[in-house]
Amino acid sequence: MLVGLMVSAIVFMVACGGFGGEPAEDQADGGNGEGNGGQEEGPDLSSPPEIEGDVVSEGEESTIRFGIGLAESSPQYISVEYFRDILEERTDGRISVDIFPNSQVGDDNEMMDGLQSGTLEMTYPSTSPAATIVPELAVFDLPFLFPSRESAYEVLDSEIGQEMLDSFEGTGIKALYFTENGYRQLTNSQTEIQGPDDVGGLRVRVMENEVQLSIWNALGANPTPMAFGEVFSAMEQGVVDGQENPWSTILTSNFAEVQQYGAETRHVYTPFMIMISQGFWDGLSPEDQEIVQEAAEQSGDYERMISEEYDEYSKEQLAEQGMEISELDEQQLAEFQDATEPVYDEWAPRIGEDLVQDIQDMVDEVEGQ
Ligand code: KDG
Repeated sequence: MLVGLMVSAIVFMVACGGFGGEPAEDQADGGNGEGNGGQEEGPDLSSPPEIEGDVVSEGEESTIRFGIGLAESSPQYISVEYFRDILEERTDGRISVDIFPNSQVGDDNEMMDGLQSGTLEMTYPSTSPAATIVPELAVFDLPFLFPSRESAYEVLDSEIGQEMLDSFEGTGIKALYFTENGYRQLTNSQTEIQGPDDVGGLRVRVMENEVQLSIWNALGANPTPMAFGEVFSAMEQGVVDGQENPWSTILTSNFAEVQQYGAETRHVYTPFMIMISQGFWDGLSPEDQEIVQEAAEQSGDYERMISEEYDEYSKEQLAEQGMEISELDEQQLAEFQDATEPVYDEWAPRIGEDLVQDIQDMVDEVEGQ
């Protein structure tokens, strides 16, 4: 109850311009606004597809408050701008979208609470914190589950993925579509990483998810669960030595300012989820629901594309900013995979042996194994 009230207060204050919280301005420069990770030019990303589909002029007017954790220059934010543009064009301006980046209206858990309590209309978390609501999502926290994006999307866009989206029914949240947070990489302020032995004793921030804790305990690290919005200051103050996220998040969150070393571990592929408040969804006409769903899928496909484009660019930018990045070879990656194998022994029974096996079978089929 208290969390719900706190979230209500945060969202209300921000939406009314409190806490200095105003919706972010349009990123006309292609996502190189505030919080752009010290980039000079920004990446040369593909432009979003032309907006297509029927325009529905008749109907209720409303404003969607859309909270996300990442910065204005992130692939996540850029795709939400496209979502906004689709909605505004196809409803003839009836539905507008105010975007609140940088965990401005709360962390992932608080924003999901906001959808359930009706103080926020949309958010875009990683699946990891969302596993507190739908436990099966923790399967995507298993280490080295997806060798490629192709196998990840094969699973996310399959019946298995649709059943996970549908599992939010009755929670006050409607999950619309999976997109890409990406392959997670380890950074830290203490030491070069060449293998699991170098991870021992490192104080690593992890997402608030028990499988993530198990991974870093298996590697001999000292993991601390923490909301994303607290990570930069925790590293800056030396509360933790490191964190793990995709390169584009590391770049656009300015982590290179406080992280000397990076290692291309690719230890987890994390999906994002586009979510909407069930109460707000139920208040939409069938025509507007269809437009929102189509906008989520179209902007989600665009996000998947630019997230991949942003990945290699971000790694190059981080190296230019002075981060010493260890590119691990097959043998070194195999050592990380072997060291984290016990996580499957612990978590496959708890997540569901059949679900884990079904996903591994789909992956093997795609990867030709
Ligand atoms: O908006 C998403 C972020 O809040 C967060 O989920 C990003 O991967 C992330 C992390 O490490 O928390």
